Amino acid sequence: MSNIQKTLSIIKPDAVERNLSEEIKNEFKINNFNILKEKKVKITKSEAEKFYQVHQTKPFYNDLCDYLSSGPIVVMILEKDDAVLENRKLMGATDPKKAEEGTLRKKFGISIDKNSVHGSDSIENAKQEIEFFFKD
Ligand code: IDP
Ligand code: MG
Repeated sequence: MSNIQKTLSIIKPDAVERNLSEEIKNEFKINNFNILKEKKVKITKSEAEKFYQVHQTKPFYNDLCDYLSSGPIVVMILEKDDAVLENRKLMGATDPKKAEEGTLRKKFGISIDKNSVHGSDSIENAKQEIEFFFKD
């Protein structure tokens, strides 16, 4: 039985800056994700603080919000069977050093903070994150 889901993906500033957006989008396409919507935006620090609210008590929260608002990002709605989990698998572990061979973070990530991509971690968060970036 099919279980089509939508999830939010972000190509983070380190990857956009290195002109990796097209290569990363191509990885989604060859892994059978449909890119339903996409836009390149630069968010403010307060928007980043809102987006990463769940992490507000973490020691890296301030740096994380500075970072996500430091340059242009590409945000996308991805659709596929089991999209949330499938995207997490394609992304790999948060720390590129620990990410499996073939994953996006292994291929493109620089460090745990500059790890090139974001992906929603649950169906509920995917809905909220899609709403956050694509309200209209
Ligand atoms: P995820 O992106 O794999 O879901 P989360 O734990 O949700 O990982 O953390 C959100 C983001 O915060 C990570 O992608 C990474 O950029 C950053 N981050 C997570 N843990 C650390 C850390 O220990 N030091 C610095 N940055 C971190
Ligand atoms: Mg997360």
